[in-house]
Amino acid sequence: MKRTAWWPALALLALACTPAATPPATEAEQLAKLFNRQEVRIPMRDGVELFTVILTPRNTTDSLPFILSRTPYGTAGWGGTYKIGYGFQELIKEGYIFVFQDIRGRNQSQGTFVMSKPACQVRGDGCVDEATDTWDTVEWLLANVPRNNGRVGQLGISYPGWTTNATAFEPHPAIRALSPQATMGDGWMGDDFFHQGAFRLSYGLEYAWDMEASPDQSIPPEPGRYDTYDWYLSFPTLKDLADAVGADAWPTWRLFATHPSYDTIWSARAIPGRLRHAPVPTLNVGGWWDQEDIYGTPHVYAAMETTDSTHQNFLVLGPWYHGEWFLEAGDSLGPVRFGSATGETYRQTMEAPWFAYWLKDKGDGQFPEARVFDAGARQWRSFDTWPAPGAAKTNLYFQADGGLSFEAPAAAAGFDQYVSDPARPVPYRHRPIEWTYDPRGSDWDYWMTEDQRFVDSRPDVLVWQTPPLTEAVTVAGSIAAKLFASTTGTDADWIVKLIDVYPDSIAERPRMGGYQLMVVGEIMRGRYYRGWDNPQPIPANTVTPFTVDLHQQAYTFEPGHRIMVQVQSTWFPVHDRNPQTFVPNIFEARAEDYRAATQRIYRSAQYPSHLELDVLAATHAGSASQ
Ligand code: PG9
Repeated sequence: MKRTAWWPALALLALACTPAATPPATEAEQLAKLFNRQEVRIPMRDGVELFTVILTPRNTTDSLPFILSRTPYGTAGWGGTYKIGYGFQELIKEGYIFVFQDIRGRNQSQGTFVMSKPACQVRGDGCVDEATDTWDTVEWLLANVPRNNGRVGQLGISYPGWTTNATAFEPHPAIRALSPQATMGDGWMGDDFFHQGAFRLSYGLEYAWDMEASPDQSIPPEPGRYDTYDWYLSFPTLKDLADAVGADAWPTWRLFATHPSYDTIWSARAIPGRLRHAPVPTLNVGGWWDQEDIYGTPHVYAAMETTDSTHQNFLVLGPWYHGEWFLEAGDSLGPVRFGSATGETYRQTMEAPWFAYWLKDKGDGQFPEARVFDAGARQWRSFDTWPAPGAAKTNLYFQADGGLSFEAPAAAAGFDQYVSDPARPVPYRHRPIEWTYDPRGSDWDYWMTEDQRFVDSRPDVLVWQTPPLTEAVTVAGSIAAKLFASTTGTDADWIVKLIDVYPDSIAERPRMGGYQLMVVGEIMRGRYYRGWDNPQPIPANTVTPFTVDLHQQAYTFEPGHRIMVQVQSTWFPVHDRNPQTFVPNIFEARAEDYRAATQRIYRSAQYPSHLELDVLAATHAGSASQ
């Protein structure tokens, strides 16, 4: 997450008390009006000093709690003061002492930066990690900042969400509430860097580049190549790409290239495998269409829920891209509209009361266990458990002639097939595909809700769909694709998309007629069909079962809509191309290893490829609100 500074809401707030002819105040001026600013270097237990900005409200003499945010992006950047006038407006109104800190090794802090530094295996013994750095920071704040009420809340989105999660490994007793948001739960399994074994090429390369390259290696290297689909495709292999940009100099790229399978490098960094309880009240927050960290929030919540006997673990999932609730009102995502300002609703009725209760004893503390936005029905739903109680595992089967139904296929034989050619990969979004965070503008935030019609007639994309539904179908929980597939190669990627097809004709919004909204979509690298730590050649021309975890959703397919499934084997350049010939490490594949292959998806009584969905009966729909 890298964005340039902007300050509209706080500017509006201050404009109310500014004569009309005066030019709008700068970000720093706005902050200076509202807060006393202090810059300090807080010593950690190993002597490393962390740069910290403390903003104390000017308009009160009350003792206040702290809201802490720890970031790798600079105290004026994301997770620092960047856009807090908008994203923290409710918290600013409520009144807190805000603290923003550069984590070790970043920006103005001392020490060495380690990407997603693993939490200490054994606590104590002089080991330092993000949890001990937070502990030492809290200890210092309590002792040195006047007029604090002795309580601390921590929140952050994405990397700052991950540092919030990391605090839970050893929270200081003054930490009373945590809200990890869009956290990177597991960078290999389904968040930033790999998804079920498939490397996130454009994001992984550009993120490592941005964070770790020397200043003379700036993005983009070839300003003439605006469409990165062409740029990435111009490198026959990952090695050619790495050589061209000098990626081997970046520790995070070396980590990708030398640990392409799931091993202790990844499990040591993963939150769900290591954090099995919520030691303090925790509000997990994430977006259904998070293009960077879609896996973390539901899986961290689920892991902590396994032992949550004291009821400290809560969940909010909204219809958002990565961090949208902090940046926008949230009434739409691309052309998809939600009927209400979901980001505002979250900030005003969920986040602000949450921190006010735990840090200031305000309110009754009656928070629903799980609040999820159903973008199909356009409403929030509250549940006592998540996945929703009463949701029943229901199979949706691929049928002949592009059909899709809840009946298992009866035919003794049947398959559909396509040729997947790594030389002509399926684009993951409309071209031109800009750099992920192109300063000239990028559609990166919105790609997951783009109309999937742009690929549905490609010969290398298979499509199955239901007739228009006569009754609503509500999914509220987990979704997985169970494929029976074969390939003429010895490795393959499987991409499965569950799509809501809007009615052909929508009078009030004609351009949305027939829109194909990807409700969930995910990739799985076939070589891991025997285990994530055990890459194996796929036996050629042999029907083999594969599971593609599509994670979770709360979504109603309304009457008149169709349910569609698309399957393909490339998603470029967000994911690298699978050579389709098994090689031990794809980062070392040669150009000649990349070969076209014929992929078959079976749909017979013996091999009934299907989606497994948690479907909710109308009587279990939870309590609903706008
Ligand atoms: N998605 C980014 C990230 C999070 C955690 C680790 C590495 C990268 C981010 O937006 O911060």
